[in-house]
Amino acid sequence: MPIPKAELHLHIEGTLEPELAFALAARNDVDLPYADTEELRKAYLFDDLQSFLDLYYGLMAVLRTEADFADLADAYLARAAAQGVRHAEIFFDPQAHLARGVPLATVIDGLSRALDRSEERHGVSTRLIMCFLRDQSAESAMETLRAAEPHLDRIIGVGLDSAEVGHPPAKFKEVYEAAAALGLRLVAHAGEEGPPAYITEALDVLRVERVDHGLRCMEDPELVERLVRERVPLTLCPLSNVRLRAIDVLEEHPLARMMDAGLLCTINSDDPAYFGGYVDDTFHAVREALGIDQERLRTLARNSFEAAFLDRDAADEAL
Ligand code: ES4
Ligand code: ZN
Repeated sequence: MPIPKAELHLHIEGTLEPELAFALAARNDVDLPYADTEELRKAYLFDDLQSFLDLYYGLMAVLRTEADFADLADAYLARAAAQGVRHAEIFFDPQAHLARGVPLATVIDGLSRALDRSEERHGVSTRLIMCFLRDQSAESAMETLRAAEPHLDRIIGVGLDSAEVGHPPAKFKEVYEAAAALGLRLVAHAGEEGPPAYITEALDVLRVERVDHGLRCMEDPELVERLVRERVPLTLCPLSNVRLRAIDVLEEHPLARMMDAGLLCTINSDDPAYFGGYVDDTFHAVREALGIDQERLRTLARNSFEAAFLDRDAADEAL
């Protein structure tokens, strides 16, 4: 039995498996530039974050209808349940769909159809976090936030993703202030490829409660001290870091050193259809590659509930 855990860093579009991509392409009459699932899988050799993002945004062309988003999310939740996930805080990228003419309501209503049945069907509670694409303008992010206002009963927070370097958090200060004023929780990707200063900026300027990745904090001992002192959760994604070449091999991942330093670490799957595994696969992989023992795996699982946007009673119950 996999350890019960929460998944806090998961892009729903990154759960699009090649088989589902081809099924949706056929259903929606979309031409894919790959002959079959095997040829598509062979394209999953990435040099960095950008080379992944190019393929990831391209394959989203198959997602068009409410039913597509519902099928995508239901497939993820079934897999997540089998991996011991009891609670999932799920990112989605509205701007990537709006740009293709897919309205926000289609995305949110489709995802919600699966999420609303998730506890009953899969035993997984869920939340949605809307991410802004940081390589698009702050104005576009603000427009997206305004467009989401009628749907705020379905969105617990906002995040920031896509190409990090050259798009520091401060660019989105006003958007995050507006999101906070709407009562939304705040997270942001920082320190995945970008420098430790982006992590500091996400904390000080955007006032995030949780840092997605945060990997490169290890280059700044004062920042590590602060993250420990303030008990800021990090949603690490070790398999993603290897596939996107932030780290050469999993054996060199700093996870164990980060836990030794006292950081509140969680491990997550990021874009599991692309990075070679779902979250319990990640637990197994770090045990094998880094010698993280059973007690520490339990600590990681416990941390995931502490870091979740659940009230204390719900988190205790899930454990
Ligand atoms: C992402 Cl791994 C990663 N980093 C930044 N943005 C993303 N969107 C989807 N996966
Ligand atoms: Zn991510």
